[in-house]
Amino acid sequence: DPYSSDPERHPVLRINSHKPFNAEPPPEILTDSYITPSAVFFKRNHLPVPQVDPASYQLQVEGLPGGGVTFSLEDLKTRFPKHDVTATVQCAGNRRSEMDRVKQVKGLSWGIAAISNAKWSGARLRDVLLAAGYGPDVAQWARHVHFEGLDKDVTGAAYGASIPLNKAVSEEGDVLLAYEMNGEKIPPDHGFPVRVVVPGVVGARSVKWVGKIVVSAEESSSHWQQNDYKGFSPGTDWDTVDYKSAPAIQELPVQSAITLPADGALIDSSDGSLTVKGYAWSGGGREVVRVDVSLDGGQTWQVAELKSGDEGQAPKPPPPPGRAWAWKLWELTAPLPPQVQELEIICKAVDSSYNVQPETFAPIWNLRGVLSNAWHRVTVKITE
Ligand code: MTE
Ligand code: MO
Repeated sequence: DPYSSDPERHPVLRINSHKPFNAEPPPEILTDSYITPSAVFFKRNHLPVPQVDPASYQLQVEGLPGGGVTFSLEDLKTRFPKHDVTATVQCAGNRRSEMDRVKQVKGLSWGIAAISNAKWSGARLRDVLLAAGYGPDVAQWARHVHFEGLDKDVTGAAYGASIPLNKAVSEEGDVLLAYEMNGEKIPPDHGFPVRVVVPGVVGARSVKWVGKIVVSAEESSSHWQQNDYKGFSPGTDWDTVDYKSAPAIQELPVQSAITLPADGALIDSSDGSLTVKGYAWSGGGREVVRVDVSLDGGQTWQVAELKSGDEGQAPKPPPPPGRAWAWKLWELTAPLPPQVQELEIICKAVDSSYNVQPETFAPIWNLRGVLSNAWHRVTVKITE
């Protein structure tokens, strides 16, 4: 069993698939703390977790003038400044189960918690590429940076992906070769000893257990870059889909969801008010500037309070424009509408480009169930 050396996992996780291991936390855990504890951070593996010896770990960098260069873990820790980035990682398939209700889609049936937020620390990819020979001459011809994982399928093919060169080398891109997650070495499930963190971009490009980086004129030829993680029209089906016709997903659209109360919950009306909590995030470093909440199925709206840290913490300065990599948690406490037995609660977020979430899933339905970001709705029952 290639999965026999997979690590132990936290029992609270909701498992979508055992082998490979895919799981998400119960939604209410996401809004318990601004930083998601690593043990309950959602886990999305395509293959067995590789066992990597940190002492012999080597990162190969190829495609730059002067030939290949390799870096040990020690090199990454000592030759480059350590940089911290708080960044949210979201899977392209987050909230797929809601899109599936419109019409069946293919993929793991994620709820609303295939998204989590951590503090990542490591070397900047930009600094490592510069040390390996990147320069203005390379920018003349290179367009993409590929990442290869040390996790391999039965044929020996590694997980792989690529990002645009300008994201990889920009001083404002904040792409990391992270060796710490939440102040500790990265847990095996999240890429020990080194993973790429591409803030603002779909989770699939943040390659875990990264073993090789290639600077190239072309995108990665990996299955996950070419034949997966792309969006299509609702009219496209498995007989007509042409994966070459659509671009690979990079930045994700604006997203939000309600973590509390849970769908179907019973709410005690005796204190007369209701507290609703959730998360909101947008790709490309676009900051969430507002979350609207409705307690009456979308007839009226109230603005939620946004939080970018935990209660009792000193408020953090706002991120520089275009570099809002981390989610906002939000909360709204409002009087319960009188004499109702049932409420439909809805949330929708707005980002700094005034992008909004679509009202329903049908117009954004796609055969792979990705980019699933319509208004989130939960229905609760009110009891006396
Ligand atoms: N990297 C490798 N090497 N193998 C993988 O299976 N899964 C990707 C990405 N990086 C994956 C990977 C996907 S699809 C997502 S959403 C994120 O890792 C999930 O990161 P997490 O497990 O740390 O939450
Ligand atoms: Mo993913």
